[in-house]
Amino acid sequence: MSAATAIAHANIALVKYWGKRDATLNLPAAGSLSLTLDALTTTTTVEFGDAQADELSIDGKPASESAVARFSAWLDLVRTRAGIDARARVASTNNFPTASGLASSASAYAAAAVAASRAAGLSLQPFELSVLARRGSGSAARSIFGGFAMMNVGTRPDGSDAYAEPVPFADDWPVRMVIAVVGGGVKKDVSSRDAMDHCAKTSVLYDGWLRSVPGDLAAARVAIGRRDLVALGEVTAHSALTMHASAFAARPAVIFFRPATLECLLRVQALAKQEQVPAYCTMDAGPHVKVLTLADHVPRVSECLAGVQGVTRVIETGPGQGAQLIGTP
Ligand code: 2P0
Repeated sequence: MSAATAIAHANIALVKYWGKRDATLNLPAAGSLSLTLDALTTTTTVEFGDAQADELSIDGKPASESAVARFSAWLDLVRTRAGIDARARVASTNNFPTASGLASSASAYAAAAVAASRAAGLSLQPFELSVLARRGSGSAARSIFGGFAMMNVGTRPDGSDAYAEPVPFADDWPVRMVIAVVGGGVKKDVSSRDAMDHCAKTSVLYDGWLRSVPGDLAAARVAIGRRDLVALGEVTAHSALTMHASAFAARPAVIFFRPATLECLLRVQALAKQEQVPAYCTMDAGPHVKVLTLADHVPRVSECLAGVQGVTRVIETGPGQGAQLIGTP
C-alpha cells in the first residue's frame, strides 16, 4: 500500500497553551502563539500495509505501549476520514531529546499529520492538517506552519475552528531563539498533558492564568506586526512565568524548574538590564530555558547560558518552515 515521509519543526510558544476545554477532542481552553524553530526537527514515515497492528518506532526503538495506543487512536481519525482499514508502520526520528520539554510532541504530530494523511490518500488543506495535528497534541497544530503561528481557541463544539494560522511577519526580522538544555534533556517525570490537567483541577491561579491569555495574544500580535522585539519579549516572559505560577500553585505543586533553570533566568535578566541586550526567557513543561533575542546578540546570550552549571548544551536557532512532505515512494 502507500507510504509518505514528512518533516516538521518543533515550535516554542511565546504565549503558552496550558489547559483544555475538551480533553476528548483536545480543544484548548485559550489561544496560543508560537515560533516554529529551524533547528529542532522530527522526520516521520507512515506506511499503511498489511500488518496486524500499528507499529511505532521513535528514534529507532519501539515506542512504549502507551505511546503506541495514543498514536493508534489518532491514526483511527485518519483511517476513518480516508475510508481505509489498514494498519500502519510508523518510524519517527527526532534530532533532539524526546519528551523532555523541547516540544517533541509538536513536531511529531505535525509530521505525522502530513505523512499519514498523504499515505492514506487524503489531500488536506493546511487548516485541516492543523486540526488533525491538534487531535494528537495541542501544540502540534502550530507546527503545521512556519515562523510565527497563532492557535485559535475556536468556539465550535466539534473543534473544527480550533486550528492554527500563520502570523505574517517581516522576512528580514532577525528573530532568534537560544535554548539552554538543562540536565541533558532527560525524559520528564510528568507529561504536559497530565500537568496542565492537574493545574486546571487544583490550582487557585489557573483562572487568573486563563484570563491573562487574550491580552497577551493581542499584544504579541501587535509586537510582531511592528517588529518590536522588546514588546514581544516582555509578553513572552510574562506568559511563561504566569503559566508556571499556576503550576506552582497546584496541589501538589508542579515544579519544572531546576537550579540551573533559575540561574539562566537571572543571568538573562541581568544581561538585559546591565548590557541592554534584548533577551527574554520562556520555559515549557521542562527545565530548559529558551531565550528570544535578535541575531546580533546570539553569541552573547549563548555565552551567558553556556556558563551556567547544569546547562549541558546550547542550541541556537531561527524561524523554521512549516511541516512538509519530503517523500512518497
Ligand atoms: C505550549 N506546552 O504552548 C505549552 C506550554 C507545554 C508548556 O503545548 O495534551 O504536548 O498533547 O495537547 O501539546 C505541551 O502540551 O499537550 C504544550 P497535549 P502538548 O507549547
